[in-house]
Parts: sequence; C-alpha cells; structure tokens
Amino acid sequence: MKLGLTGLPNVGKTTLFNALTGSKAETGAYTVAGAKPNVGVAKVPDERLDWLAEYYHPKKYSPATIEFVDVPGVASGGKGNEVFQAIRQVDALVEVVRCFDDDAIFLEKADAVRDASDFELELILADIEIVERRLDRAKKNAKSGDKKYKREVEMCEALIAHLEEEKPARDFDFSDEDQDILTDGGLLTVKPVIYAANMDENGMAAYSGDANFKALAAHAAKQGAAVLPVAAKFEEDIAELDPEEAEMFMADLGLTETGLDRLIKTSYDLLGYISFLTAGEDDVHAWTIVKGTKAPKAAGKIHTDIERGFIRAEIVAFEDLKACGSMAAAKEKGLFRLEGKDYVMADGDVTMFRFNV
Ligand SMILES: Nc1nc2c(ncn2[C@@H]2O[C@H](COP(=O)(O)OP(=O)(O)O)[C@@H](O)[C@H]2O)c(=O)[nH]1
Ligand SMILES: [Mg+2]
Repeated sequence: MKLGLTGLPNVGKTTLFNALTGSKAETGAYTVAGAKPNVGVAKVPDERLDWLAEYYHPKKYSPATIEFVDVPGVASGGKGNEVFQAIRQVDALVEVVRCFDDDAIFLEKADAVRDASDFELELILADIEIVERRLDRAKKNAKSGDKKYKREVEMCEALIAHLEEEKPARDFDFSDEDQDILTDGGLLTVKPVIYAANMDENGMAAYSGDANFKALAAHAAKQGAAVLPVAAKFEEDIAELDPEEAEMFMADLGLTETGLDRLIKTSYDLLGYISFLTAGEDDVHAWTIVKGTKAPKAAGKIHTDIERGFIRAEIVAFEDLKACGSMAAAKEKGLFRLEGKDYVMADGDVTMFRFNV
C-alpha cells in the first residue's frame, strides 16, 4: 500500500512524512520545479502483534508496513506535471491541510477550506486536460460509426462538465463500461482521500472546537471523506523521544494514540485492507491483504509455494486466542478451525498454513 502526502507548499507534508517514517528529510524547503518526492516506510501499529510477541518472544517482529510518498507541493496556478505523475503512482492521497498559523512562514491566516479547494482545483484542472485529450481521440474514432466510441464521447463530455463544476472524478457516476478510465485513465481525482488537518499542539488539544478543523470536516463530509487531526511538528519532535517520555507529552494533550497511528488505521479502513497474522518462536508477522481474499491467495503473500501446495489453513481468531490466554487452551476449547481453499480470510486471523510442494 502506497499513500501520497499531498497538498499546497509549506503545509507540513515533509514534517508529517518525517514523523511517520522516522526520516530526516529537509522541511521548510521551498518547492522548486524538479523537486523529487521523498519515499519512506512506516510500520503499521498492531496491538495484536504486540500481544503475540509477548507470548512467543520471537526472534523477529514483523509488522505490516505502508509506503509513504512525500509529494512536493502544488502551488495554485503552478506547473505540476512531475507532481501529478507522482500522485498517479499512489493508492490514496493524504491531503495535508494547514490549520496552524505561523507569522514567520505565512502572511495569511490559515483557511483550511480555501486551501483544500485551491489544491483540489489544480488536480481537477489536470484531470480536465486528460479527459479532453481522450475526448479528441474518441471523436476521431467515432467517425468510423463505432457505437463504443460514440458512448465514450458522451461519457467524456459528461465527465468534463462534472469536473468543470469543480467536483472530483470520484463523485462521478461511472457506468460499468467506463471502468477502464477509472483504473488506467491516469485521473488524479478518482483516488480516495483522507484529510490530515495539521495543527499546533494547542489546536490539537482542543481540535474539535477549532474553526478550521470544523470547516474542513464539513468539506470532507460532503465528499464522504475522512478527516483526522494531526500535529505534524509535535509528532516529529516526540518521535525522537523514548516511548515513555513521548506518552507523557501526549497525555498532556489528552492523547492516547498518536495522530500517526490513527492515520495509518484510517488508511487501512479506507482502502479495504485487513491483516492476518502468523506467529511462532521465529517470527510474529502481520500480512496485509484486501478484504475478501481467500486463504490460498493469502498464503501466497508469504510464499508462492504455500499458495500452490495449499492444503488447508488452521485458524484461530486473535480475540479468541487472547481470551483463552494460550494456544493450548484455545485448542482445548475447539476454537481452532480448519479452513479450506474457499475460506475468506478475516481481520486478525492467526493462521498456520498446511501445504505440500
Ligand atoms: N507552527 C507550526 N509549524 C509547522 C507545523 N507543521 C509544519 N510546520 C512548519 O512549517 C514549515 C513547512 O513544513 P514542511 O513540512 O516543510 O511543509 P511542506 O512544504 O508541506 O513539506 C516548516 O518550517 C515546519 O517546521 C505545525 O503544526 N505548526
Ligand atoms: Mg516538503
């Protein structure tokens, strides 16, 4: 899973990227043409995996990971071709929106909805260009009298009209036949989006009352998108502390979970990802799969041999295992299930695959 941190320049994308991935990329850098995206990996926090590690004391601890791409900012009216190309490579956007004031960086007070709309308009304009090119091609092809192209002309025209109302393509009512423009059309505004409202620590402590946060939440709700408060600078700072100290600072703000943890969890939900777990003395491991994945395909995540030679899966739901306290107790209670090749994996399945090759 690849998430792109996007937004206007100087809103805290790189700061958030550093906090998420433990990187030290340069912040406060003015986005120049040709600036390259930063790429890094964040571990997916998972209390279930922690519990299993306590239980097995394994040699290896392998949480699921998410790749983050810190995409240079798009200034309104700017040329953003390279930036758009980077955005096309990600599964979803984390749109960082400034909800903090800093006289040293910005002359204008934060206005989250104005900024979000400005940024989104740039993406929409880029999409209009794409669809217009496609429309030209379809018009030429339609001269042959082929119905397929006539339909495509109509779809492109309707989509352009929709985009011109400053609405993202993800809100457009695509028919089944139009799915290809969704999957390989290169459109930017079909990507799912999570808003990250970037706040100061003070804002964060009382974010639900913050005017910018509220306005952004309403803007997000209109699109059915999630919005999360984050305190990028604060989190970048506490990421350098040891965990106990960090917890203390967070407790001061009334936080039990970092904004990063919530951001990662929300991304999972948004993209329909779940994890299954494998555990033993060598390794406790979380594996990411799409909801609806069947057992053999899940096994293939670990090794293609296990998928090919799949016989069955022995599974106990993590919550059952935890309630029993041990593998032996769970077995005794009959909570281990034998599942075959049509079994659809569930989130938190603690799994052993039986296979032969
Ligand atoms: N006061 C304040 N400053 C922040 C916050 N987040 C980021 N900054 C500062 O804003 C500037 C731009 O941040 P940066 O991460 O480089 O923004 P980017 O251009 O979106 O990548 C830097 O000087 C950051 O230290 C925040 O929550 N509060
Ligand atoms: Mg940056």
